[in-house]
Amino acid sequence: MPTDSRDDLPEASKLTRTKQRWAREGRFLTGRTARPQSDRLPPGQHLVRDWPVLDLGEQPEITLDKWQLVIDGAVENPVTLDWARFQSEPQSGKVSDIHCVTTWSRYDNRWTGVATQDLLDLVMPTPVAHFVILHSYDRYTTNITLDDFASEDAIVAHSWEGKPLTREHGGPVRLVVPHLYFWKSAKWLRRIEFVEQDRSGFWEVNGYHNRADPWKEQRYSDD
Ligand SMILES: Nc1nc2c(c(=O)[nH]1)N[C@H]1C(S)=C(S)[C@@H](COP(=O)(O)O)O[C@H]1N2
Ligand SMILES: [Mo]
Repeated sequence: MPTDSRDDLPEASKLTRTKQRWAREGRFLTGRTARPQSDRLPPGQHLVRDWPVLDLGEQPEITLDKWQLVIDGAVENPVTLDWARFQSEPQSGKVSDIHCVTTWSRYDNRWTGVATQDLLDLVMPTPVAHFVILHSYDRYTTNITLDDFASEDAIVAHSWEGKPLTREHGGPVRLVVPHLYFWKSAKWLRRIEFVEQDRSGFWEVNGYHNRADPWKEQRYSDD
């Protein structure tokens, strides 16, 4: 029995437990320090300094007065957020790396918006919700698991490097799920649908991997 047992100090022990939980959850880590630098670039990727634009070719223009984000499906509290309401939700900043399946990666992207965890608190998925379908204004769709959507780094972003997201990069608002290849990060986000059964999105129907983990090189559906 250690003599300096923290259990002797009720107040300290509560703080210690909280800090242990933060450590387990990787709280306050940015992703830069979570992995050793040598390990930062996933296999088969190369680093770029610019930010390539990739989409289906149609870049919808949505003015802020027309913009809406619907969050519905298997949730206790479905909502339709207009721009003012979206801005009134708790705002977060996240710094993360982008990994595109076309082999470019871009480090240290600073996003501002509403963390997916805060959106989950708002709508409260029901126990049957296991997947999330993202729907965009250009009719693009993509699917992820609820666990991937709920990741600590995931954010519905309206700004990049402190400036509003440009239209070509998905403004007014895009999803960013940095631990998956970037096609899972829907630009021009219009609807977040919680569902019981998985449903393949645009690239997933067209031969790309359902999960898209860059560290496992999950590029194509037969990988
Ligand atoms: N709505 C929508 N989102 C999309 C796409 C798209 O065509 N439409 N393309 C995806 C792909 S394949 C990639 S690599 C990234 C590119 O984002 P960027 O143009 O900001 O680099 O957006 C993803 N999100
Ligand atoms: Mo992509």
